[in-house]
Formats: sequence, C-alpha cells, structure tokens
Amino acid sequence: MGLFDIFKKRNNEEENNNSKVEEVKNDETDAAVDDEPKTDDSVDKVSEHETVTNGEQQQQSDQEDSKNSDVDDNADEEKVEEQPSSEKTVEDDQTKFTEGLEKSRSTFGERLNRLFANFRSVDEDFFEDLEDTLIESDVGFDMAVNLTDQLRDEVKLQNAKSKDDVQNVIIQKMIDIYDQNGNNENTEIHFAAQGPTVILFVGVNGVGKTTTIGKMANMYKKQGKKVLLAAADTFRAGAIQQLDEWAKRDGVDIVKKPEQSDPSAVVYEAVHKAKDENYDILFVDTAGRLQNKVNLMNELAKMKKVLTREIPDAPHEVLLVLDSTTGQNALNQAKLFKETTDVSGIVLTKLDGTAKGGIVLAIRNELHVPVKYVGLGEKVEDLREFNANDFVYGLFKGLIK
Ligand SMILES: Nc1nc2c(ncn2[C@@H]2O[C@H](COP(=O)(O)OP(=O)(O)OP(=O)(O)O)[C@@H](O)[C@H]2O)c(=O)[nH]1
Ligand SMILES: [Mg+2]
Repeated sequence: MGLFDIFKKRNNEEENNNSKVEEVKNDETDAAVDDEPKTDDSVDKVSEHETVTNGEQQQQSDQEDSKNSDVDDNADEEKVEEQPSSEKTVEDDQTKFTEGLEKSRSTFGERLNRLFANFRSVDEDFFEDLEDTLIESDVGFDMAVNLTDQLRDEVKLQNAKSKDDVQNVIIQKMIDIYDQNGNNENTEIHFAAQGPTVILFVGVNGVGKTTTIGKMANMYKKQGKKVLLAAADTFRAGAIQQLDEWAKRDGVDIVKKPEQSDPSAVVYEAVHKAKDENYDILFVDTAGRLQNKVNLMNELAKMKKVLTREIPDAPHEVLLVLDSTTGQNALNQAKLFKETTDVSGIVLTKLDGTAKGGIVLAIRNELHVPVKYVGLGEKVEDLREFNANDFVYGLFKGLIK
C-alpha cells in the first residue's frame, strides 16, 4: 500500500470516528438527562484518554466535556480499560506528530484556501499561483516546479475541474512524489555489529545538537544501553557545561576537558573509554561555530580520523542537525555539510510551533538523506524517531475533501 493510500485510510477512519463520537454523545445526551452527575475524577480520566488517542479531537472534546461531562463518561471509560498499554505508546507518537505539525498544517491549509479563493478554472494563471504557494510552503523550489508540472498532466488525466477535485489531486501528488523519493531510504540508526556505536552530531550553532544528544542519550539509556557522551564542543563558552548537565540529568557518563582544548583529544579519550569499558553508544557533540567554515570542516575531518583509527567503521552515523524554523536556510546548510562530510542522517529539530514542516518534503526530494529523528519540543521526551506515515498524516490531515 502506498503512502497516499495509508494516509487516506487513516483520514477516513478518523472522520468516521469523529462522526460516531458525535452520534454517541448526542444519543447519550438525550437518553441520560436524569443520570447522577459523575465525579471530577472520572472527567479527568476521559480527558487523559483522549489526549493519548487523539490530540485534535481533544480540543473539541474539552469543550464538550465542560458541557456534557455528566452524561458521556461511561462509554469512554470502557474504552480506557480495553486499551493495551503498548498501543498507547504508538498512539502517543502519532498524536505527538499531529500536534507538532499543527501549525504547518493549518498554514498550508490557509495557503490553499487563499489559492482557491480566486479559483475560476484550472488555467495557466492557476498553475503559476500554485507554484508560488508551494514555494512559500517550503517544500523546496525543485519540488514546487516539478510538482506543478506533474499536476498539469494529472489534473487533465483525472479530469479534475472542481476546487475539491483539484485540491485532492495536489495533496495526492505531493504524497506520491514524497513516497517515491523515499523508496530506498533507511531511517533506522546503523548500529555497530560489535563494540561501541559512535554517533557524531554536526550542524551550525543553535540548531539543537546538544539538546538532541541529551534527549537521545536518555532514550537509549532507558532501553538499557550503556551510554557515553563526548563534549567535543570545546569552542563555545558554556557548551561543555550544557552537555554535562544533560549527562547528570540522564544518568550517563561524559568525557570532558577544559574549554579550548583540542576537540580531537576529547574524542580520542572518549573512544578509548568507550572501547575499554564496553559502552554501547558514544555520542559526540561538536561545535557549531568556529572561526570560519574551513576550520569547522577541518576539525570535523580530524575528529573522524581519530575515530576511524580506533574503530575502523566509526562513526557509524553522522547526524546533521537542522533547525526546521529556518526553512530554506536549513536546506542550504545541509547542502554545504554534504559536500564535505558523509552525512548519514538528519535530525530535524523545532518542528513544534513552526509553519515550515514542508521542509521534510524538500529534504527528501532534494537531498536524499533520510530524516532519522525529529525534535518536537525542548523537553527530554520531545524526540521521536521519524515516521513518514505519521509525518504525512500530521501535515495533510483534514485537507482531503
Ligand atoms: N522548541 C524546540 N526547541 C528546541 C528543540 N531542540 C532544541 N531546541 C532549543 O534550541 C536551543 C539551542 O539548542 P542547543 O542544543 O544548545 O543547540 P546546539 O546545536 O548545540 O548549539 P551550539 O552548541 O551553539 O552549536 C535551545 O534553547 C534548545 O532548548 C526542539 O525540538 N524544539
Ligand atoms: Mg551545543
């Protein structure tokens, strides 16, 4: 099943569920007027449940709860008991994506509305406006042009004439192109066959490298892995301390040296320690800013050399961290890093609260480097493995007519 079919199935299921919930609520409101009011406690349980099953629905339900809290508790409480705990985690991940991408989704929806506000027919003016809309939405210039070209044919092929038909074709085509470009992408972390797995974090300053290491270390520690951090950003005042605080919070070990030490010396010590003391994973934090770009790239190359000398297939991953709020700029940074470093994956941070979620499409379509993790907030629990299904659903949900 293609990505678009999965998306459509989920979209339809949710719409059906929403209308069923509405029906049940309406029925019970009619039938249970004389019921005893329930305690506040049971109201809380319902809200909690709805948070993990459906973030969007929750807003609506919160309002409903305040109106109908005395009548609709029974049915929902039964659902809470039926739900196995493992499912909750998957649903929680899906909700996190849907919530995190809310701004991107609504902004894209608004842009489409604006595009269709002047819609008369599918003519050349329309395609030009569409191209502008797509470029504005940070799906990438190439994608915008390519997609518009393909849509010219597709709209004819499907004989789409009404606004809704055309909108559906646009969404379907975007998902299809994204899906096709991801055919050979592997979003999983590549672990060492034996010995420590070394993950090097690179990216310009302020994108979220240190924070992502803190979150990821916590995640792997919880999975029972022995985790070591290397504070190889010795350039910026405060960087070592920032990583040290994460190490303490996560309860993992760290190798650090005084500020302005040679970053490669930190890496050397860390990789030895990781080998000698059987660590499962070594995360290496690097500086985002040095005197200039050449220095930064040379420094990274030197660190890689030190690693490879100790563990031939290290680093097992070079994760480029990109700040999604910078849109097109993030894409340009990625192109620069790719020229000089073998980037094996991308961590896209700050997807929460940005309207630039479309950048994920641009990354896949233009860079061909898999997004492996996404940051959906500043807290330790706000990191998720990238999931294309959840992402596409979060971005386009409700936009199919
Ligand atoms: N909202 C949000 N904020 C984030 C996310 N990831 C990181 N941040 C914030 O971004 C800021 C910069 O993060 P750092 O981890 O210090 O970035 P860095 O890449 O290590 O920066 P340098 O050390 O200067 O190179 C911090 O305030 C983080 O809390 C995210 O996913 N969402
Ligand atoms: Mg940092």
